[in-house]
Formats: sequence, structure tokens, C-alpha cells
Amino acid sequence: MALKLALFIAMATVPAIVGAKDFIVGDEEGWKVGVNYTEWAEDKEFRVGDRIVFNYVKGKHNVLKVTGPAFRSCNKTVSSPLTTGNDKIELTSAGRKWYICAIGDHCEKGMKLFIDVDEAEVPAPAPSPTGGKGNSGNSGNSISSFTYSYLVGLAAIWAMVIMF
Ligand SMILES: *[C@@H]1O[C@H](CO)[C@@H](O)[C@H](O)[C@H]1NC(C)=O
Ligand SMILES: *[C@@H]1O[C@H](CO)[C@@H](O)[C@H](O)[C@H]1NC(C)=O
Ligand SMILES: [Cu+2]
Repeated sequence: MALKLALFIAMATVPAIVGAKDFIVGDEEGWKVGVNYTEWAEDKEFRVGDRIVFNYVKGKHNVLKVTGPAFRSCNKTVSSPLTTGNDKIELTSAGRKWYICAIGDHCEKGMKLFIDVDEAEVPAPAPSPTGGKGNSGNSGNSISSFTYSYLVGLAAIWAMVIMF
């Protein structure tokens, strides 16, 4: 029981430290015809390290990563699709990414997703060759946010000990 709780707390704490998110494409609607994925993506900030997850009934849809032109013309010949029904794609680089469903005319019906991925949030600032006051101020901030994450972790362990 206490071990389960500790695991739960650890799992809840680790993503908070790393900052990586899972985005369920279409949320509870999932990946299907009839959802406006432009609208879905509009208010979201995707970063390197995050994952996008496509949930659909296996066999009814698939996920094909395509180029911008192929996205616009729904060209389905570009690469081989993902087909598991629970496809998790880690965003490993910044920039524009395009995904479509390559089954039937689903893409033409709007089953397509475009996202623009930003760089990961850097936990510590890159050392500046010029150094100076501003730089030391920045590293102070990053140390205190690291310390905060560390304290949250300690609190989780402490909570686990209490539960025993
Ligand atoms: C989807 O939503 C976007 C943004 O709100 C809108 O511009 C676009 O026309 C919509 N597409 C469809 C097919 O309704
Ligand atoms: C689709 O993409 C393939 C590979 O890039 C290309 O050879 C083909 O001409 C494209 N088809 C259309 C209709 O654009
Ligand atoms: Cu489809």
C-alpha cells in the first residue's frame, strides 16, 4: 500500500521535474473523422520531449507522418503508417510536424494534424562566455527551481515514510 503510494507520488513528481507532457490528440474524442485538429492544437504548446498520443480503434485509422506539401494535398504515399491504435510519438526535434490518417478519404475529411514544436525548456541556462551579473542571476533562479523540485521529491519520500 505504502509502496504503491510512493510509486504513485514518484510518477506524479517526475514529469513535474522533467516538464515533459503527453498530449492526447483530440482529447477524449481521440483520432477520428469529424474533429477539428487545428482547433485542438491551437491553444497548446508542444515542446521537445513531449509526446503526442493517437488513440483510435485499430484498423479503422492510422497515423502517417508527412511533409507539409503532402499534408496539404493528403498525399498518403510518403512513409509507412503507425497502426497500433495507441500510437505514442515522442517529439524529438523542434519545428513543424504534420500527421494524417492514410485510410480512405479521412485526410480529405479533415483527419490531419499540424503542430509546431518548440525547444524544450532548458532547466539550467547555457553558460555565457561573457559571464557577468545577469548570468549569475539566472543560474541562481535555476538552482532555486531545481532545489524546489528536489524538495518536492523529498516531501514525497517523507510522505511515504509517514504512511508506514
Ligand atoms: C477548424 O478550426 C480552424 C480554427 O478555428 C478554422 O479556421 C477551420 O476553418 C476549421 N476547419 C473546419 C474544417 O471546420
Ligand atoms: C506524393 O508523394 C510522392 C512521394 O513524395 C510523389 O512521388 C508523388 O508524386 C506525390 N503525389 C502527388 C499526387 O502529389
Ligand atoms: Cu482515419
